[in-house]
Amino acid sequence: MTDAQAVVLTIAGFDPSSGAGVTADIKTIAAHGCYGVACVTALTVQSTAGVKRVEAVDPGLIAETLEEIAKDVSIDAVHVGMLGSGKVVRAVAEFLAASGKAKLPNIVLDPVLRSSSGADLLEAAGSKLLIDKLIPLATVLTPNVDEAASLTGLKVSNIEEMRLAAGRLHEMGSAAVVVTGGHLDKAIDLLSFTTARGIEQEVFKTEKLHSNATHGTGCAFSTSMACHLALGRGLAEATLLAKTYVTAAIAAGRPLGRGNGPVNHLYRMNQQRRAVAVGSKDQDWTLRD
Ligand code: PXL
Repeated sequence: MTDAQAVVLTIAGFDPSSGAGVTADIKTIAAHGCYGVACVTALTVQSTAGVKRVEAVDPGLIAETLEEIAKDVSIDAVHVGMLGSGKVVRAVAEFLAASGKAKLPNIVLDPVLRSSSGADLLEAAGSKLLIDKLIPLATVLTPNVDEAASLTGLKVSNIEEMRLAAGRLHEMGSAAVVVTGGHLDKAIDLLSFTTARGIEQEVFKTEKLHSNATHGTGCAFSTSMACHLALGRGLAEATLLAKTYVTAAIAAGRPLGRGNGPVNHLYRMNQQRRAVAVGSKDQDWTLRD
């Protein structure tokens, strides 16, 4: 038998368009050469045109699913995405707090509060529970600027405000934070983490891409972070590589649906296919010669 693959567990909602949510996460995990296992927290009725309805899954079912999968496979990282209700937040927090068993490693918490089309994906009480129960358990929190503003109550629209919001999130119990600013003039992400010497912050900046293949960027970023941590990379390297992955997945997006199309999670697969096609053409030429 060959070596075991790194396993990443995604705990997230279902988006039928597969731009965001568990089905998108499984694609991202596969793109990183990891093995994905999943627990569905909520069903959504949506398309690229927006979210119509959200139905959270029964928290008891979620608790059983998580217990069962964690008993069976050794998990190298956990991605937590959309949770859909306060009761689900509580069930997931109880599982991750892991009373009596070893705490799961590399927990990446994407605090999904609202869809990019403006639909509420977690109510205010759920958001408060996420702050109280889940933030302290996460290895790294990955809010976008709107989520950072909502969690802290601060305005977050430029790099200085991102730095202040990250500092506030540390005070709220977050060990490390990446505030993603893909919607700002330049696509700026800020990594902020606490050390014995105090808070350290690093800025990652790329040119903004003008594309509407942006559905699922938050899920792709946070799941990519989880994969890189599962593969043993440190926070700064994981942030840089996740940003690079999302930028390439946006650039490789193909038109789909009436609204904002999905990022192309599996763009590396297409690159490989092209390389093979070129290789086989060369082979034909050699045979004919
Ligand atoms: O992008 C946030 C998000 C996450 N997860 C699911 C979603 C959405 C946005 O619509 O549907 C399942």
